[in-house]
Amino acid sequence: MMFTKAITRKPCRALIDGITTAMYDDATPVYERAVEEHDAYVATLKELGLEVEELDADERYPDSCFVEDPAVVMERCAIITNPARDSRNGEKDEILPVIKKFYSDDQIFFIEAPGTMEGGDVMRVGDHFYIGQSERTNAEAAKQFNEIVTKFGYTSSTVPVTEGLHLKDFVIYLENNNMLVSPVMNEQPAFKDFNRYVVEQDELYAINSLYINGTVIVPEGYPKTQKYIEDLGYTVKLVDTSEFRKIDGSLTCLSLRF
Ligand code: CIR
Repeated sequence: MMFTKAITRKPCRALIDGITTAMYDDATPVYERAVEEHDAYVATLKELGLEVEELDADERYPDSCFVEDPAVVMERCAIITNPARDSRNGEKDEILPVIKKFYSDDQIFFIEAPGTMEGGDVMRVGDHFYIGQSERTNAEAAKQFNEIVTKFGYTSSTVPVTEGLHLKDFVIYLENNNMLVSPVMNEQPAFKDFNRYVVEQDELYAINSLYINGTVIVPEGYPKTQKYIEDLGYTVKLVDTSEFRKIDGSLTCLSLRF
């Protein structure tokens, strides 16, 4: 799969109020550092040949730099999700105008209440989408998603997410049949035919690495996972996401790629 474009949104000062769990640590992100890390992330996407549509910061939504969550984009259609948390739900209205730049009205669909979904729960493998059923994405949304994508020749199925926030925090597809998985996802029957690398507890955060056209962007500071990805033959680029990690953000959530 070749990506040519990405959408990102600059972190806002309100980022310090982003939703967080005690999963990694409870420190507050430093806005200025987050902006530097975000700039480096965008620069890396550009180095990899992507044309990046950079949206302005939106102070009304602390988590709005995580543009992966309010939409899911693919070649033939785009789906505006319905983010589960009140503080994020309005992000769906703010992502719509930029989606309209790239998709016609008859290619844009909406997850409707009581369905809730966030893009961090959607993992693509070829023309198939695995949908994590999590605290943010429910069965009703997965059903609506399936009805939409099957019209465009894609398929989807669901996978339970029992460990934390989103599916892609615990399993990521790196193309060429390669997957990074948590020990729990390693037991998931849906993934049994993939070449799986089980990421140990101390590096779980590095599962959320980002494949772009043959290169894998890996979060800085996870040497075992980095080495494994290099040994698989990928070029690796490191990006520091430590400020985003404080509010459960990581690499894939900072962009939409298509
Ligand atoms: C949230 O809890 O919604 C944000 N603080 C983090 C969202 C991360 N999104 C993602 O991994 N796709």
